[in-house]
Amino acid sequence: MSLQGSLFGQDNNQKQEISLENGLLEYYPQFFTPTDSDRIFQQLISTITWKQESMRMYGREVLFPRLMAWYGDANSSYSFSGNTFEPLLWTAELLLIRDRVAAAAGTTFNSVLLNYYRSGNDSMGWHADDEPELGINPVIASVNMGATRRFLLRHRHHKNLKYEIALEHGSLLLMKGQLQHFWEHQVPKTAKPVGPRINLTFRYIYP
Ligand SMILES: O=C(O)CCC(=O)C(=O)O
Ligand SMILES: [Mn+2]
Repeated sequence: MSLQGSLFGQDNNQKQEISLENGLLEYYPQFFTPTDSDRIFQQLISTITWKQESMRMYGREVLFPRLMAWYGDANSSYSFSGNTFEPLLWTAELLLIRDRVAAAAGTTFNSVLLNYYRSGNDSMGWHADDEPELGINPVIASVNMGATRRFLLRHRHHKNLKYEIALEHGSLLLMKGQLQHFWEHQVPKTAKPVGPRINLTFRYIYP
């Protein structure tokens, strides 16, 4: 299967702008059609080199509660939680997705972090995408495939400022402006029976 030449189906590409205190979100609920999304989802599950990485926490090696993979240009290595990830080279499919996402975001990306949440028991804790190699106000483009999961945001200084969005199959979420300085985000575990989900965050890493 290939998306080659097919240009992705153009579906409901409607953008929702969500203006937060000190940050901006743009949400495209059906950035990819359901048919393209089903196909991309299955293909990513089978073709990406998924790994369960670990981090050092309080002197112990702790497994990340999800599978991960890092792809990108050769000069885009990336460090977080005490690990440095060397990118695998782009697959043809990832390049097609990247180019479509970059056109909507109006910027370029040289790498993508993929996360595979196998069930509701997989999660990502509170953090911001604020590593220095991402630059001052990075545009992070987050593509969602598979099960809908809750994406929560909280302001670092105003504890009463919170936002929540359900990230649906085939959607694109752009995080922009000062968001990463002032807000943290997470994907919590859920006790509901949910299927697997893949999230791709496209980033520009300054070498
Ligand atoms: O899975 C998600 O929606 C969030 C991913 C994320 O925050 C990240 O990769 O930094
Ligand atoms: Mn993040």
